[in-house]
Amino acid sequence: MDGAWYASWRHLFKLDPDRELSDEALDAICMSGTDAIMVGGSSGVTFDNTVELLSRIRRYAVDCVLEVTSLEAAVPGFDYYFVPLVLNAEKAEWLIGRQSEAVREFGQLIPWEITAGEGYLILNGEATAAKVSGARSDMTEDEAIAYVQAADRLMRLPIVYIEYSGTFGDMSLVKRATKSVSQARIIYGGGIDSVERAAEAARAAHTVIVGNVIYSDLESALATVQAVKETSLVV
Ligand code: 1GP
Repeated sequence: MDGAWYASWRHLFKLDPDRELSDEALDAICMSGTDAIMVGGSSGVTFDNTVELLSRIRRYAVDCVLEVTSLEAAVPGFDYYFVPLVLNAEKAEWLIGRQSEAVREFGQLIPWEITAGEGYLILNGEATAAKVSGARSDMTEDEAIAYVQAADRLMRLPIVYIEYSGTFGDMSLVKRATKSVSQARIIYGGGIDSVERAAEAARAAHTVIVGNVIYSDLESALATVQAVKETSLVV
């Protein structure tokens, strides 16, 4: 969606409140030139560890967006909020059940103008998010594209997040997804641990997320920023 707050984002780092990160590493991440920091995780995310991470990131000017996966960890004070709807979840509660419960409970407090829904398509069955939501990840490319188009054109979701967390995905599928949308932005995340992979993903998706490698190889993580920024989308 042109003009939206996330519309120009090409590169994001995703930090997990349940994982340790030194002040030096956080400084390097926040000063890296990334477009924003996304805070989120699939397990062990609490109000307390989310507040703590937010307050550490707040020492920097970088934008900070919370991916809200549980009511308990919906912390106020972020610049923006993403709310995932797991498109291929076997359990309906992950598609819209938990989200509507949150609206019922916190409707008055939700800052809608800085909140956007993300249609999540989880394509790595081994990812924690797949296990938690019971996502059906074994699908053909045509099926995946159909999910993307349903999210984009039927549900009019502003974002479709192709999630391969923990493994590098099929970039031809991601490219096809990006080509197939009419208004949604395609976010890709999963297994980006080098400049080569970062550039490949940046050619295929509007926005690229880098997660795990922050914790295992900080230098490689930092190098992905420039790699993504120097690469144009080719679809
Ligand atoms: C996780 O998509 C993100 O939700 C990033 O994946 O941790 O594999 O980089 P990785």
